[in-house]
Amino acid sequence: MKIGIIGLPSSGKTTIFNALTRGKAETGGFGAPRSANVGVAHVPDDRVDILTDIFKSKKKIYAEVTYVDIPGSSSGDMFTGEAITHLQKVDAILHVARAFEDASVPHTEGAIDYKRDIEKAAFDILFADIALIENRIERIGANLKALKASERDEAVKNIESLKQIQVDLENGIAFRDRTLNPSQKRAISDTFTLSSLPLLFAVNIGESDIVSTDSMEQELDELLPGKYTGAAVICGSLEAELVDMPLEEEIEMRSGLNAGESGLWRMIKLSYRVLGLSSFLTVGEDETRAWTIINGTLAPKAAGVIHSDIERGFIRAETITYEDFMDCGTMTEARNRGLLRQEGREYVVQDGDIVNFLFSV
Ligand SMILES: Nc1nc2c(ncn2[C@@H]2O[C@H](COP(=O)(O)OP(=O)(O)O)[C@@H](O)[C@H]2O)c(=O)[nH]1
Ligand SMILES: [Mg+2]
Repeated sequence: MKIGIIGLPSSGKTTIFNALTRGKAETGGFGAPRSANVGVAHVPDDRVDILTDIFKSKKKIYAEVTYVDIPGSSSGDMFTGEAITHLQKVDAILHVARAFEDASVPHTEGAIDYKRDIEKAAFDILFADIALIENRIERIGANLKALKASERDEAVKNIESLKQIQVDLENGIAFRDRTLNPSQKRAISDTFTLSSLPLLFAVNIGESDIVSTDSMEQELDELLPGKYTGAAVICGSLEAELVDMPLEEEIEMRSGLNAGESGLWRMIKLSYRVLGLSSFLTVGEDETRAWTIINGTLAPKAAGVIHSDIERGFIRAETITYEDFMDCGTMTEARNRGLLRQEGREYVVQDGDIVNFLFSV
């Protein structure tokens, strides 16, 4: 899974990127926009820790989320040509909205107002798609006379479909929140549309607002009711500081500040919820590992996340839930109790399933 980070200049994109990926990218650049930063965040998962101990695995591998910190223009345009090129390759957008007050860090819009920035970002995304659709309608229209009669019917139909989509976009319906009918799909063909990407927000608060984290998140939930959108509140500067600390000190510091769960964990949970993701697990002497799938993924496809050969040669999946396994303690006991199931091609892999794929190639 890959998430593109955008936002106004100095909203704290790079600070949050560093916190999520334990990165060291330069922050506070006010001059010419630099190139994008790419980094990987590990998805914290107790189950992986515990299973690694039980199986004495040589390697422990968490699920991963890749973040791309995408600079916009210094005037605040988030959707420069270069940014779009990056966004075409991500699974979701993470927009950083600044809520921290700091007179030494200028804001392109003047006063700090994260709700305004969130609404504007959502609008700008819709607007980019409206412009794209308008453009396409115009182009097809301009070309109509040159077409043969048979082609013209098709083109006119496409224009009609595009106009329906345009009206919906103008009414605030993003591609992520709708399904297209077959003729609309045809009219859009494989065009990349920004508003089809799930849209996450990170509200970057100052340390003095940490106590309000939960109430702010509740408010944001109401502001962003869509299934494919949501927000997490995080204090970027604190999180970036904490990543370099030993765990005990981090825990102490968090409880001293009443900072609750880590910002990374908030972001990961949000991404999993909005993108509809789960993790399944594989165990063994060599490695214990978590893998990310989209909810509803069938066993062969889940096998393909590990390796395409396993998907191709899929025979069955030996499966047990993490909870059942922990009740049993060993795979032998699980087998004796009949809790180790043999699942076929139609099985929908669930979050926390411990799976052993049997395959032949
Ligand atoms: N006071 C305060 N400053 C922050 C916070 N997050 C970022 N900054 C500062 O704001 C400036 C811009 O941050 P940066 O991450 O480079 O923003 P970007 O332009 O969006 O990548 C830097 O000087 C950061 O140190 C925060 O939560 N509180
Ligand atoms: Mg930056």
